[in-house]
Amino acid sequence: MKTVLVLGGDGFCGWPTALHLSAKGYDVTIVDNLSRREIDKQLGIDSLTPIQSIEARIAAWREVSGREVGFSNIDIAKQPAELTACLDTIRPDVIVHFAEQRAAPYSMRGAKEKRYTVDNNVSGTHNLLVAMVELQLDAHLIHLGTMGVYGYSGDGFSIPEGYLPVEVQDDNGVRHSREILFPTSPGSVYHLTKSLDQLFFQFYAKNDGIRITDLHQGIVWGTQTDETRMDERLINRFDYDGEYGTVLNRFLVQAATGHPLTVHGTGGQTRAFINIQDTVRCVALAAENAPERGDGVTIINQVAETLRLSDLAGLVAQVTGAEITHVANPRAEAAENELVVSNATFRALGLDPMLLETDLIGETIEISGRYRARVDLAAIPATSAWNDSRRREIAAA
Ligand code: NAD
Ligand code: USQ
Repeated sequence: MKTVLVLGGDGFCGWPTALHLSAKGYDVTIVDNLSRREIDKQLGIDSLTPIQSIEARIAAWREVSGREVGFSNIDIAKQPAELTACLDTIRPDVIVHFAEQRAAPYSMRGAKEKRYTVDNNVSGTHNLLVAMVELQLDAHLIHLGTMGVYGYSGDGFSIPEGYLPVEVQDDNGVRHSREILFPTSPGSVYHLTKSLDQLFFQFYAKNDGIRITDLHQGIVWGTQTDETRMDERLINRFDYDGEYGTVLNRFLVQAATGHPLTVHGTGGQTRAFINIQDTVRCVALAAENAPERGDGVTIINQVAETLRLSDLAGLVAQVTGAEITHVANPRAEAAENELVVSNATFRALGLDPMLLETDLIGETIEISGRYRARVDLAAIPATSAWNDSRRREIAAA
């Protein structure tokens, strides 16, 4: 039986992934410092869904599936010795790394949050790589990266999977072909940490032969997966607030509570999306298709489709009858962009992703309605401004 460590396994993507891998027969241990739950308390927000404690979740999974999932409370950024000891005890075949501060608005909230996001994400990733080298651990590291490292502007061409072929002419007129990391253009401090992660991976794959897959994922929507819907106590996290809520899930909660759908600016921004069920499928596919030792970092785009936000709002409004409002955009981002992304690798591996037009957003609408009474309307506005000019614009609005 293959052993897998899921770092950040108490989170929105990590919990359903841990269950999915457990259901597929992996021996799963979760490592999480529960910092995401702590941030909820600090911000006075909460998941729409009534998530259980990690202990209760794991006990429920044992009851429902008969399978054990381990748990270790370690801060991978601040407790390198404990992380190393945990890796040495378990000697996992696969490590799935979700354990980072993942909200762009939270990372732009102020000096404290910018520093925390960089310290947490960069140190966590680096501590992990150092521990793998120190232990000579030949595990396959799967990291959750983001589409945001590319910067969302394809200039009409399809954004490739991580690497860009380039040709440079030397002084003698000879042309040299190279493959470089796609030029990074992060749009927030959070996204910047994912760009830095890429460089760490490139170095440790080259220097120490660590086998790494970096999954550049789009915005995840939905909440339940085949495993989390098996029992109410297994229900997944659902963020809808202005810091952690992502756009489609926010729109669906807004629709359920009679709040207008908050489109930032014109809604001309185009982004990549994927359903949470496909997130867990993709991670399992990546785990089954490890690179060889000595290969460069495998970068795979983990997206189902791209959608313009005005079209997304239009779709939700059409299905739910919600109104749409255009609010001043707190983010420094292009008002309009085209985005075409290659997802050739996962398609070749057999992924047939759920698409918004054809697959129902019905379950997410149902969950938004079921837990409507838990919504704090005061938590809905997105107030974290990217810079002074955006701050002034929101204040004026
Ligand atoms: P989340 O915040 O719900 O989960 C992250 C988990 O990691 C939390 O349980 C948190 O407590 C834990 N964690 C954070 N720092 C830690 C540390 N230092 N030590 C131990 N545990 C730590 O986020 P998520 O939505 O599940 O995202 C998981 C990963 O996927 C992130 O790296 C994120 O960048 C990436 N991702 C998410 C999305 C999305 O739409 N949610 C899209 C693309 C990529
Ligand atoms: N937006 C609105 N209205 C809202 C909230 C957001 O119009 O109420 C807009 C934003 O301005 C932005 C877009 O929707 O243009 C996406 O915002 P988001 O909060 O849904 O997603 P984002 O901040 O990009 O981050 C999320 C995850 C992050 C992940 C990223 C993938 O939180 O962890 O890395 O999606 S990607 O966007 O492809 O880079």
